[in-house]
Amino acid sequence: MIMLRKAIVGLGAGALLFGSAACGADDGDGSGGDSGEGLVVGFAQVGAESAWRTANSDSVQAAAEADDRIDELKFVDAQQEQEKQIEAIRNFITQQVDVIVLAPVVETGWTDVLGEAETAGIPVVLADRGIEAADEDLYVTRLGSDFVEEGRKAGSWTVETFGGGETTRILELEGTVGSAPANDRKTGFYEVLDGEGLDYELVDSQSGDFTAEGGKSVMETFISTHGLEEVDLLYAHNDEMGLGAIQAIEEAGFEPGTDVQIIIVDGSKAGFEAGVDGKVNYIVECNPVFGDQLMDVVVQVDAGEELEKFTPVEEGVFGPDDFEDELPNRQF
Ligand code: GYE
Repeated sequence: MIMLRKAIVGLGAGALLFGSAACGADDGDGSGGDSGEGLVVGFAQVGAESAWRTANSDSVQAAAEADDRIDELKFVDAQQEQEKQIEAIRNFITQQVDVIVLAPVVETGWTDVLGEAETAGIPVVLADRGIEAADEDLYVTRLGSDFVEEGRKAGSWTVETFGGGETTRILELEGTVGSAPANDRKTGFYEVLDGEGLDYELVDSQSGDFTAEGGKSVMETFISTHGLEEVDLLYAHNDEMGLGAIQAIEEAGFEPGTDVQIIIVDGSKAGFEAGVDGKVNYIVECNPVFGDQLMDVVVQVDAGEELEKFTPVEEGVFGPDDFEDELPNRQF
């Protein structure tokens, strides 16, 4: 498979020379990844919507920079738009990179462009987010978090904290519509609540698109529609939305963490600081610092090694007793 790809790239080099040069292939010979000793990798990143994302981009770029096995990382910030990621992948194909890394904004709509990468003989690695199971053959492995498990962790804490009492009234701030972490964090959470038989009512659930502004404005709408007096818990799919919601809660004259308990997912410094201040009650960790692990995967994939379909990143959970001790350890 890899041999075949190199052969195709070799044959195509002449025909593509003009296009590659026009695209500014940085190794100077117009043949993308086959010039130097190391690999040329194209990375279509989601965007810069959160501290998690920035830490992830930094980690991947630093790891590529420090790694002798990597000649170049072509980095594209897609500003949370699938169209921009599709365009980036098509450019990577034209530039004949060795490996394409994709952190897909949403789970669906990848069949065509990943099929084009396959036809060009360029292997694809998913970083962070996943895509729908029907397209599983179009990538080699996904390196990232188990988002369903993260949702279950949030669910287990909810059952422990509120179980046995009156009906628990919940507000939910979902991540980007159609994204793997939004879908999976929801699935895992309600799987545990329903499985454990918690008596709860989902008062409202809307997407805040994983941003602080989104979280704040959706929370303002929640408050004006439902009030907060009867709400027990806010489950925010990431730190930024939770932090934005905290602002809205305070501006409405309520005490976050006390009047309404709050779960966030990620575990950034700002999230832990909110925990230390008593404004956040539970943090489910999602670890973005996997650049080194990603470079290993990229090299293995280029060498045609067999890999599991999913390569997990390790992560934990933190309650009020841990916030202060853990804060200095946070890397993002
Ligand atoms: O939780 C959120 C970011 O895909 C795991 O994306 C990632 C999520 C992360 O915007 O903060």
